[in-house]
Amino acid sequence: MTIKTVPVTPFPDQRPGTSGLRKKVSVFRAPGYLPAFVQSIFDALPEAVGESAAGKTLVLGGDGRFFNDEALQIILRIMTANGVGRIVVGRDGLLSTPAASAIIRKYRAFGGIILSASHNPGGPDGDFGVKYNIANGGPAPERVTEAIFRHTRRIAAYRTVEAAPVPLDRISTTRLGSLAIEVIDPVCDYAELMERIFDFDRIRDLFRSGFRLRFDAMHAVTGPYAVEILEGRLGAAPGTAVNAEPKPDFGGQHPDPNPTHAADLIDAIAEPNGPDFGAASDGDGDRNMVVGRDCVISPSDSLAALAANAQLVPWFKDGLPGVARSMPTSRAVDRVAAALGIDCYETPTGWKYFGSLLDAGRIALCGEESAGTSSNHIREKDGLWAVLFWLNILAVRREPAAAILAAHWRRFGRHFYARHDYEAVPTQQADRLIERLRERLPLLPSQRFGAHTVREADDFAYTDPVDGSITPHQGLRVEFEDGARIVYRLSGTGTEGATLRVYLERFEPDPARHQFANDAALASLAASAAIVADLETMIGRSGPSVVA
Ligand code: VG1
Ligand code: CO
Repeated sequence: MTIKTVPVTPFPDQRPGTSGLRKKVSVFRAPGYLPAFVQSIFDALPEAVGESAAGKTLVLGGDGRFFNDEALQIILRIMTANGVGRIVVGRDGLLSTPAASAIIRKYRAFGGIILSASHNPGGPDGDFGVKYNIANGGPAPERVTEAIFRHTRRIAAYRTVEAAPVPLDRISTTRLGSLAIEVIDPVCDYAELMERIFDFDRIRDLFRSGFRLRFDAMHAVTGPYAVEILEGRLGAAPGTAVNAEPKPDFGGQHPDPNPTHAADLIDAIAEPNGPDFGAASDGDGDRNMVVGRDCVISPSDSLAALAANAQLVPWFKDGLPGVARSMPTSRAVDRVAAALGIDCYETPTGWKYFGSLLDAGRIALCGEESAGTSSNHIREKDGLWAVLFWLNILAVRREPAAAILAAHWRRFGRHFYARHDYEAVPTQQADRLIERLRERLPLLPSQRFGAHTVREADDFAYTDPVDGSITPHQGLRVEFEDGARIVYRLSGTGTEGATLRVYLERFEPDPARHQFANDAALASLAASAAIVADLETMIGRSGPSVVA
């Protein structure tokens, strides 16, 4: 097989963001764009992880979105030309992000490439993404992504081979030059791992007792996993998993499991004879939404409740060594950790920052406000796992989810919480807003904004307690005398302009006030957030585009 060297001019915009490189499909399809990035991964590995991928095993798969098939074939040819020894790829090129992480670990692979833009819309006008994961199964840490970025800046050529498309539709092993391409069932290894973690017998009993679940796969990658595990192995009624067939354009919808994009699910659970519990996951299956009757459980509350109930799950029967949350995530889980007498770590946004804590055994459960939760079973967030965790709790406690949450708040207090997103802000305006606020941080303490007086304000910098690496500028935090908090940061996953995220949080210890509506409970803080950052003047917006 002859290796071709194809000259390419560097693309200046290939710096990976919060979770890999994400761009419009049209950008990825520009001649040389995808090959330049993938070649840069291979070029960077010797320096970034100390070894090249030559002769090694890599895992490959994606969420099945538009361009997945074409991209897979391009990548397989580049992998061949770069001397990779063996590729483990999901049938039809499909692997959910958590399954890819599980498979990297199970096969002791050197790493993997995951093709996804997560919850962003797909289709020819939608988004695409490429992410490199390391041998622990987790997203490459920043020193690796930065090395990849440096290589994208100076790449001169990529290596590839000429070959017919490799068939990926059957469980088989094909050879492409010296590369062995092993097509595996994308679901099986993952389902077995779930059986080792949760009490499947108890959950089967729950379904046998008449408990009804609706799981919305949002036409994304989790469908086949949900059908096999929920209906196949746990005995949930056929049809429990809806929108379960992965589609390249996600059925024209936005595969983002939140109350806006999964409104159908919330409505279905609210029906008089609706199911007892609802759940959904995102494009690549790493996010989750959980809905009880009369209650949408916020991701931050979910993390706290899972921590408080962890010992009901066989995997955690000996308790948790510690927990972690991303900085903007509400501090509800901190209260649980304090009550359990375990450590609680605060990391920057993005799953890559949990990896070292999980590897070191300092934590076994972690999560983000953006609907991501997971544990030490893999090194990615895991949508279906979170749903099974809730089912395991419901199967043991036999109480409605709303009652479990209300009891949780009575014991620990409630953190009212919301994220306000200002999307498609011109990048310069967004940068200026952050810069200006950063300069003003030292002046804020003791100033009063609306009903709230600032106690302290800082620019969050993270020192990884395991490897000592420092990551500065991870969000501006403003904390008030009454314990309320506002965080400002810019998204690192968008593909159009900038998205300003404003995170609002207020603690309420009084159970008599726990049933207040979230919006109303946060209204005065939202007003203060607009004044502190001078939102209207700086970006010309009088309100957020999305409230999550
Ligand atoms: C967002 C979320 C973050 C999450 C990331 C990837 O990042 O805020 O918590 O880890 O998406 O999730 P940002 O930089 O846009 O705020 V996923 O499901 O897209 O892999
Ligand atoms: Co995702």
